[in-house]
Formats: sequence, C-alpha cells, structure tokens
Amino acid sequence: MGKTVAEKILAGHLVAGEMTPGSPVGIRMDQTLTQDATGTMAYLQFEAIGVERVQAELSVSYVDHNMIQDDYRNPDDHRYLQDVAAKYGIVFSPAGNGICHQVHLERFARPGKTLIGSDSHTPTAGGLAMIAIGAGGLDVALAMAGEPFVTPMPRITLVRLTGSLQPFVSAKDVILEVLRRITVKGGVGRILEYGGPGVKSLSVPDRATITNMGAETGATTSVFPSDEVTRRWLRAQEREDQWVEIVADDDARYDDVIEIDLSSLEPLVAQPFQPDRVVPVRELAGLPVDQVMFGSCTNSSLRDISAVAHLLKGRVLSPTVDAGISPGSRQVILEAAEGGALATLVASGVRILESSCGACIGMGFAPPTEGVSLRTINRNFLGRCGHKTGKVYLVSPEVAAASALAGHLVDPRDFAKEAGIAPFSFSLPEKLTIDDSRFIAPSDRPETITIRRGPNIAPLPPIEAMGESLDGEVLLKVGDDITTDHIMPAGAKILPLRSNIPAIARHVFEVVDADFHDRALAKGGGFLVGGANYGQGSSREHAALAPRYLGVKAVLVKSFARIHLANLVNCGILPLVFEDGTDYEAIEQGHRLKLKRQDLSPTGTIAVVNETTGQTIRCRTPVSADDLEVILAGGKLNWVRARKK
Ligand code: MIC
Ligand code: SF4
Repeated sequence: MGKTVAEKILAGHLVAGEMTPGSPVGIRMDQTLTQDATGTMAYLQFEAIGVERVQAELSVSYVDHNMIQDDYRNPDDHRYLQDVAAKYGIVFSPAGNGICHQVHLERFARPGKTLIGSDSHTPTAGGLAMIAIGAGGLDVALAMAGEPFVTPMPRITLVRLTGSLQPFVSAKDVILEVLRRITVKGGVGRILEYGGPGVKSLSVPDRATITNMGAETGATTSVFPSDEVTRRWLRAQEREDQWVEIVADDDARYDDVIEIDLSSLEPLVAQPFQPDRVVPVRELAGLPVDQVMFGSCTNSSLRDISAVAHLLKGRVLSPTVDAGISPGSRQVILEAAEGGALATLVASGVRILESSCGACIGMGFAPPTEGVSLRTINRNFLGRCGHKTGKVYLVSPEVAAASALAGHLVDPRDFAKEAGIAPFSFSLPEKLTIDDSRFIAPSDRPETITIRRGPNIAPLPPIEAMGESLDGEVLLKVGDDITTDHIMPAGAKILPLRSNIPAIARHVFEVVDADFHDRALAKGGGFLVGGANYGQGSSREHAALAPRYLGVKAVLVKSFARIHLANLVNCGILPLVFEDGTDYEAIEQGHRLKLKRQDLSPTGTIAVVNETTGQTIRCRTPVSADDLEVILAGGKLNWVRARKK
C-alpha cells in the first residue's frame, strides 16, 4: 500500500512500536532545537541525565524569547546556555540571530529529517518536509541524550489544496480557515499533511506559516511534501545538496480529508481569545484599531515584510495606530534592508523592534487598556500579550498593513482598490544573503569549558515518588480550552523567572485566580479540575513543573492537549479524564478527593472518591503503561536515573 509523506518520514525513523493510530511509537530524532525560555530547564535536565555529548545529528540552542534583559537574570541565562552549548556539542544561536523557527527554516531544516524542539511551534519546519514536533524540555533533553521520542502514533489527515490564492489573501488565511473548520481541538492526535494541486502555488515561507500555526489546532505536527518549490528555497539558501523529493504515493491512504479551494478563500481574522474564533474580515470591518504588530514565528519572513511594505509604500500610518515589526531573522533584516522594504516601513512610521519573539509573548509592546491590537502572531489567549484587557485579533500581514493605514480593521482587497494599489506578488531572490558567522560552533576542547550559572538559575526541585494514595482538595476548577498561558503566564515580568521554579511558581494561574499560589501551599497541594482540551498552547513544562512544586498531585479533566499531557507525566502529576463528562458538573472547588495507588491502571477504570459528596467518580488515565510507571516514580528524570542504575 502506498504511503503518505508523514508515513514515509516516520517509517525511516521508527525505532519502537507500530504505526497504528493511538499506539505508542518511538521516533529517532535527527535534530533538536531549544529556545532560551524553555532551554535553561531543558539543559539543567540534560545535565542531570549525565551524558557527555549530544547524540543528535544536529542540536541548536537559540536565544530569542527573553531579550529584554532588564537585569542580570536573562543575560545570565544566555551565558549559561552558551556555556552548555560549547561544552556538550550544540550550535549556539545568540540573541540577534532571530526567531528560532524562522532561523531553523533558513539554515538547518532538511526535508525527510526529524526534529524535536522545546517550543510548540517547532512544526514550522514541516514547511520544509520535516517531521518536526514540539515537546517539553525534558523530552528534548532525552532526545539530545540519544533516546527516541515516544508519542501516540497520530492519525493522518490530508488537507487537500486546490486552486490558488487570490490577491491580498495569503497563507495566514489558509491556516485560519483550517482553524475555523476544525477548531483548537480538532488536530489533537493528528498530523495535518498538505497535498493536492494547490500545494505548488505556495512558497516555503507560506507553507511554514501554515505548519507553524497548525500547532493551534492541537495537531502533533503538520507537513508539506518536498518538491521543486522546496528545492528552490534550498538553492537560494545555498543548500540545494540537501534536497530530496518526498511526495505521497498515488495510492496513499489517509484517515480523513479536508478539502480547501485556495481560490475561494478571503481575508480572515481570529477574534479574542482563541485562534479558532475566525470570521471574515469584512464582518468586522470598521472596528477601530489601536495597535498593529507585524512579526512572530508565523509571519516574519522576507515575503511577509515585503507584503507589508508593498501596502505601506509612500503612505503613513493612521495617527491613531501604533505599529511595530519584529523581523524573523538577521537574514530577513539584511534582505529587507537591501531590497528597500525596511526603509519603506520606517518611512511609514512603523517601529522597528528586535528580531525576537517580543510582543508575541508580552515582552513589551502591550496593547492599551481595552485596546484592539491586530497581530500577525498565532495566539490571542487571555493576558498573553501583556494584560487581560488587551484584545488581540490574529490576521495576515496584508490585513494588518491595510488596517494600520486605515486606522480600523479593513479587508485589504477593498483598501487596495480604493487606494489604487496593485496586487502583491513575491518572488524569492535566486540567492539570499548567507551569513552564518553568528552561529557559534561548540568547543573542540569541551573539558576546558566551565559552565557559569547566575544566581537566578535554581537547581531542579526534587519530585517524590507517588505514595499509597493521593488525597487533597480541589484547588481550582476551570472550564474548557484552558491554555498554558492561563496556567503559567509569560510576559515581561514572569519570563525572566523561567530558570527558577520556586520563584515562577508564585504566578501559577495568576490570570485566573490571584490567590491560587497561596491557597495551594496552605492546603498542602491537591487536585485541579478542568474541561476539554486542558493545557492547549505552548510546550512550557513550567506549566507542569510549577504546579507540581505547589503540590498539585493530579489533574482531572474532560480531555488534554498533547504536549501538556506529556509534561504532566514527565513531572509526576497524574492526568485523569472523566469517563462520564457530566461528572465534571458535580465537583466544586474545595471538595476533597481521594484515590488509591493500587487502583491505577493504564487500561481500566480508576475510582476517585469525592469525600465531600460521597460520590465515586469513574476516571481513566490517558497514558501508556510506561508513562504510568514514570508517574509512580515521581517523573521521568527519576525514572531515567533509576533505569541507568
Ligand atoms: C509560546 O509561543 O507560547 C512560546 C513562548 O513560544 C512557548 C514556549 C515557552 O513558553 O517558552 C511555546 O510555544 O511552546
Ligand atoms: Fe516566539 Fe511567539 Fe513564536 Fe512562541 S509563538 S516561538 S513566543 S514568536
């Protein structure tokens, strides 16, 4: 039987299990990437595993998130990361090189290879036909130590593209359409594989926008074929020798198919506070806009900056709009400077921000109170971009640029017609500026490297093995689609604490309930109860490590998002799902729950007694037998160390 693109790549990397949907598969990871906000934890764990040199073909450590450096903490982290990279055989990409996913796409991603990254948008490299998966730091540390990555085999959905995009409609609208159709839960347990005759009309940066934001559907990853378009991108990056053709066989079988006619798409917008609250821009046209942000790993390529410049050329921003851009990489800045796009943006009044995650993750450039902020980023979760009252709308670069000029949300097709602006078309330069001089190679004398740790880098808190029973109060009950930005917020005040679990734990659930931290400690820990898709969003394992530090023992919900579920297991927190979702209604914050260790099984029903109401709640744990052992051992680090003895 023929194979899909995903199956071809996975089959070549399968080291354990069978590729039957839902059953655990072990995948050999060729490449790893980390970024600084998750990287310090990942490398502390890597050090604790005790391997002398990374085992992956290529490991890259990027600095792109914590760039404000308002005191010693972020620079200390960066220095720690650089020392670790030098010592253990990792390429270091320092602050200023750009956003990890954009830079990886330009310089390191290779068709047919596998990549695991401690960032949920690692699937960006799927635009270059990689199986690229986001994971918690510990899973990346284990991959660096040569362990396979184990995950349930996903179902494979074909997103069949026909036609081609109309003027002023772009790749962001494709992924917003996918989100509109399948929602922020629709990709869980799936790979979204793009195919069909429309694929060839999309450039590599277009494809990367789509695979990047596939993360918002909850998908394990997204992938495009490797074709002549891929080859052209690699040629421009002086890496054509790394091209291999990877296309699905004619008789490949998919678990299901989504059909999208690119020609029929129109500019779309995702409203606060979820990326799937998608409507056509024209339905909200006229909404006054306070702020516009161009950039993020979703839309910061040369193509995107050029599209913005095309609309802005010879015009100035509306006086009511504050606009900024974070270009994706040094290469993008150099190209945009050379080609004139950068000057156009400056002339129109756009603020040139650093090449970093920046405003996407609330590191500056927050919206005003109740302000409307149009952003080309991928997430608009409550509080993510600086504070709770900011209303972030997710749009394409074209919608953002036209609206920045108009002062209100506008369909760029209407704007262009009125202003007499011709359609934008982008052709990738034959040869891009290649300058790898700021990638810092690992030391060839690792024994001479001493790792410097600033005072904010706290040792990993130990986690105890599970006792005979779990009991405690429900510390908090939350609803559906709770994100890791709710559980463990980021932003300029909290991100600098990423290397210090006791310090960052003070902010757990802060946007939902300011008393959570004190209550959890006062009660000696307990349970969390939630709805569907609990833990969607980022890969930050701090959303599991910090609650664990506060004594959270189990999380009982209707369903989990993939990466957070794995992070809970890795931190020794028991994930439970209701067998009957209506039981959710009968539990309240403050109820006392209890369950026995001896009742835990990866397949059977687990009885949780609500000691306050007397009810027995039937649950199961959505993890494998191995994962259950990990939880009983008090997390994966304990488990790995015990196996090594
Ligand atoms: C995000 O977009 O939420 C982040 C910040 O990049 C996270 C990683 C982190 O929390 O450090 C992600 O997507 O995994
Ligand atoms: Fe950075 Fe935003 Fe991309 Fe996360 S989503 S990697 S914060 S740019």
